[in-house]
Amino acid sequence: MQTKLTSILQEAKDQLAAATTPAETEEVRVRLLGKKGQLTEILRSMGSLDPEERKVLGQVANSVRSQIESLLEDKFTQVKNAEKDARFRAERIDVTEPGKQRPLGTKHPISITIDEISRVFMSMGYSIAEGPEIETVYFNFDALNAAPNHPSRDMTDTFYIDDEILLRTQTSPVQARTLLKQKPPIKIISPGRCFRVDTPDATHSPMFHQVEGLLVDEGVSMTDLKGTLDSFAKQLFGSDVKTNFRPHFFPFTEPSAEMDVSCFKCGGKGCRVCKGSGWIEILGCGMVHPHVLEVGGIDTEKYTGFAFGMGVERIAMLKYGVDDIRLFYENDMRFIEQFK
Ligand code: 2U9
Repeated sequence: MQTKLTSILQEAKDQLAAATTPAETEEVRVRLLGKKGQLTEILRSMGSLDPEERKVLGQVANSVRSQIESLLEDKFTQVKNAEKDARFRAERIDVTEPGKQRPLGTKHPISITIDEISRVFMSMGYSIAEGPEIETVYFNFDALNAAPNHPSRDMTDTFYIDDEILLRTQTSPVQARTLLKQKPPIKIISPGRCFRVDTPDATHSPMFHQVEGLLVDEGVSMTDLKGTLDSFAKQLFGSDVKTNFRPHFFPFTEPSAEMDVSCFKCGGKGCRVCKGSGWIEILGCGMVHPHVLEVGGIDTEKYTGFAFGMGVERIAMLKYGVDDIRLFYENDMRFIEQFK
């Protein structure tokens, strides 16, 4: 029995020397000191010995148990510290390492173009006005003097949510809402998304961007409109460009015009960009129709105003030589990254 106790102590030393983790150490403890452990079995079998023998062997067995318990305690401390050090080493963060370089994004060409247009008018004292993209028939058509049977009201041209609610087809409702909310002088531009029923192709998209503008004050005339838009064109396309105004019709302005700029590509000689004409249509404009002002609560005896509207994609395509409008919406980074 004494020899057995001595060999258990040596086995404990050998197995603990080989243990490298708390789990392996625990296995040694269970194997030796657990309910069915080797030392536990011996201690339990000592009841059958005679008293004198039990006294002597009991002291040896208790000494072996306390030595094993002490070895186990040291081993647990050692392997737990080793495990903690290993975890700290694995999780160590070198704060002096350079940060992960995130690839820098770029502004979308439509955003760049809206910003350029907005910057020109803000330099002239215009404010930015915004409004809902989901609009009412009233603000999208009625307040803008659109005839009840105007084709743009058809469901073939406009996305309707229900009979009274639609996706705005232009940002004009923002101006109509501003007329009701603000007293003259009013100087606003309203950039934003618009929606029209259109099959996507190289020059059409059911969602597109517009920038519209409205100026209402005392004594505003067509001269002010032409001067303002001529200056805008020169700031956007270069001081050499010329502008030309052609009579046109819009229900919300009277008189109305379309403004061309001399081709900034060929200087007006004629090229592919201007289709040989030397001129490029940029926007529509006109003096705000008195009925629209009245509906907006403006005293038309005292105030007049002008308005204009332009398609952003059209201007961006001209400026950057983009020949397919769909490129703006496909998020192909090979396209977007050209605008860094
Ligand atoms: C109010 C009064 C007048 C906004 C205007 C245009 C001319 C125009 C088109 C250009 C290309 C829309 O993106 S496009 O299809 N717009 O030509 N827009 S005058 O006139 C207004 C707006 C609101 C209360």
